[in-house]
Amino acid sequence: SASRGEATSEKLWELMAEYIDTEKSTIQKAIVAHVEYTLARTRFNFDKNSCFKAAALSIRDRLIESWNDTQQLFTAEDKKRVYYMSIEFLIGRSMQNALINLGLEDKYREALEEVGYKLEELYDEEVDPGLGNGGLGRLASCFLDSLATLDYPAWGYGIRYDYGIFRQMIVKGYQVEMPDYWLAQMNPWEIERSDVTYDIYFGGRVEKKWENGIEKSNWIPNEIVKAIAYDNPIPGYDTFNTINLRLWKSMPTNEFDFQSFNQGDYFKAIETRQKAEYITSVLYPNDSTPSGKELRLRQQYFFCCATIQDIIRRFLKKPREWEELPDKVAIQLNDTHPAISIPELLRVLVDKYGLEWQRAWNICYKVFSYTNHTVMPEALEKWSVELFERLLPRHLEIIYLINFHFMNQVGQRYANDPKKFDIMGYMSLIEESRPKAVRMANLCIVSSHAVNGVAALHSNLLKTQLFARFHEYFPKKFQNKTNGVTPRRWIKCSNKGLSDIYTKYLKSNNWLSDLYETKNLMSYIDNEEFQEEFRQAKLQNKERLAKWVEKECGIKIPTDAMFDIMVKRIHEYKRQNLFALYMIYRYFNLKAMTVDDRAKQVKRVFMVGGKAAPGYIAAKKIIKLINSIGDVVNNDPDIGDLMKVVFLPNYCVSSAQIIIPAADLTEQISTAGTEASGTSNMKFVMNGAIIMGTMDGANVEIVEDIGIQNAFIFGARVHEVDRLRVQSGAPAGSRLQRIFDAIKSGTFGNPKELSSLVESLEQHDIYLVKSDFYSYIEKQEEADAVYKNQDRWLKMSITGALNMGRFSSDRTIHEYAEDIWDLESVEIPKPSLSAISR
Ligand code: GL2
Repeated sequence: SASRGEATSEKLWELMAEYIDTEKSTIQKAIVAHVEYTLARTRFNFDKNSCFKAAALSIRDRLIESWNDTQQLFTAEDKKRVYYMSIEFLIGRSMQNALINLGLEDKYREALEEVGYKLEELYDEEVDPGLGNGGLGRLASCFLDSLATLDYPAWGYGIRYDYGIFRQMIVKGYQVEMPDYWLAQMNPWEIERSDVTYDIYFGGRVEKKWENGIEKSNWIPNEIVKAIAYDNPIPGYDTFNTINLRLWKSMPTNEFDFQSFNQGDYFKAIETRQKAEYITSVLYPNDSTPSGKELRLRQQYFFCCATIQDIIRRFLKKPREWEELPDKVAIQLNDTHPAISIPELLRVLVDKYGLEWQRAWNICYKVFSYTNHTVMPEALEKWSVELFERLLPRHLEIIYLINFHFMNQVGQRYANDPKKFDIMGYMSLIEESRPKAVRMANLCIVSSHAVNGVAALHSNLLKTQLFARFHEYFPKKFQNKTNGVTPRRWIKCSNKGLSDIYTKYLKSNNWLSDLYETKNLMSYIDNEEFQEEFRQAKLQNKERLAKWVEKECGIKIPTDAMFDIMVKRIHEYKRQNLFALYMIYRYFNLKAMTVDDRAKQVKRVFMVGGKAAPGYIAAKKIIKLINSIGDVVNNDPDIGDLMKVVFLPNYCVSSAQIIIPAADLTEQISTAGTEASGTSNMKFVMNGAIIMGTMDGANVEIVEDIGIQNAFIFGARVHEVDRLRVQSGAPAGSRLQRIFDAIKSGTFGNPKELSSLVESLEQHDIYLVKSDFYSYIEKQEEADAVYKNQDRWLKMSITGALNMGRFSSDRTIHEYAEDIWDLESVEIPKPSLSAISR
């Protein structure tokens, strides 16, 4: 990858090839060199952590090599690129994923063994970067893996937070949040680009002047900070395509605030500079509820402004017409968090490059598309007009201008409708509330050429309910793109046993880039050897989790029990409380049985993991309730191994990779119509767990593909929810009431703290816990009955796992590329030197 003269370039090639061939000794040399020269450790006494870092750096060298080739080719071919903008990327650990995608896992294992380290132990040395909250952030990372694997010219853009999602500790049953300073140890994957920086402005005012009969706007900001780029190479699987995740960090500019310094207020001046660094310091830990804080709006604008400047700079490397922008650039907005990119691009085109409004608008409209990730009305982002005006005065003007044109059109369209003004009020980008607010979703819908939901059911709700008026107005704009997850991380990295089975019986690794292939193994469903291998793989995963639980929680769990697991953010709509009520119900039943009857019951280990937003009181109480149930049940000598209740602390990507493959049953029990898609449902079923769930989110499509008889489906359907909610004050029924009373009387934890959880169900029950409870326990009984027939259970589990082809993020990304981005793949040719055997 040299761009010098031919002779030099040949020479450089030769030298490079020696450095990155895949010989064991080459790998070892690179590691030792990094230990000694990069980490400045002596090669004679380097510890596990240095070995991890050195190995990671040597892998990064390889990634940089293909990254450079990829970027050069993208530039040379000048094809359209997609930019995936997301305020969260829940990357997870990188080392194993990189080795698998490069096809070097075995070679590294061998190479390291000779220098005294086990590869698997090095994996555990890596910090798990938690730059996201949950499904939305993890989806962004799965998408990058698929974009790279499918050879698409793509980049991700986001924020390099100093503190990721907090580390959750459980102390006396309560969640305690600890700061996650993940950069304390150097991050061996990133490349700091001190040459890629942009100025970002805030505040101030807008100056107007007339030029040739046109009013010109000039934003005079009163604050300026700098964005610096950190690049994270993202390798595709079985390809040389290595794309980039560019994360921005904020810094003070070097233009000194002379006024403060001159006035002798040195400390004040330093403080101002620190304020600049503060912008990217911490990820907001709210999952699908906006924080409404000024700093969050600053984060959003900061990363949008840097990204748009970067994209435009790349576009302008060649002389071009602005009209070509949509032929070269597609920008996908991952939810409304990057929505300010829209007025930002318009501002740049109009104010900086002097384009006429309509022309700029036409270009912008073709560039952007928007993904909605939630129908919960309280989750829709709104920013007060007052705050917007103070921080981004010119952007507010631009939003008003977009709205002015849009409202004119809506007014014309509904000119004769008696509800015209209601409709306009509903569709306006500005909410005439007190305080007045900018509706970010409306901004995205009006300004994007495509809007999508993340599962079929969710996309239909967008069209018929949440955005019904917009759908009527722009019927062609609305699409569905059902989420997916990457089988590289979620099967290959997490489940060695299952991966080996697939590769053995399919006689190739192709399933890793075409997950539909696993369906072909359905012919083995009655093959006893195949069944046994599948059973063994599950057992080993359960043993691995049991070890983890003993180490992390000090609880011994029996691996011959059914592992019944619910891991996701704690939210009332997800209904961890319903799961908890079932645990109590089961416990009471067991207690009431004779010893003989107990012996006939299915053993179960209930496991719950997930973080609660620090300010979400009800969610924190649910964590406490589950821990309190565990205290009672786990210490009851009548119960023993028949039932265990475990709260899995600090649920994150790396623990998910241990937890998910071990599940027999997975709880996916949100109220119908509330979970946009869910993605753990996909990961669990791919790994052989059976769904206990409602007809919500992507569950609906999963059971479509695997067969509804291969899942336990219960509860209200989405069309019944509104009617049932009217009756939500109804009594609980005697069996449920008994559980409520037990909680209120202190059988499980302090009733002063926990009664409110029950009272809210007794009074409002907006998520239909009471009305779904009885059909839930019925299905749970059915699950026991099937589990007693291990043969049948295994077949359900295998059928599920083999029929998940649709839920690979590769399928999802293909659909985005076709239907929204109009994007072609660009294959990176294999480097010509034979020394590189990959
Ligand atoms: C979410 C949805 O709640 C979840 O159902 C969906 O799978 C993901 C990804 O599309 O997006 N929306 C959201 O705001 N968060 C999610 O996880 N945080």
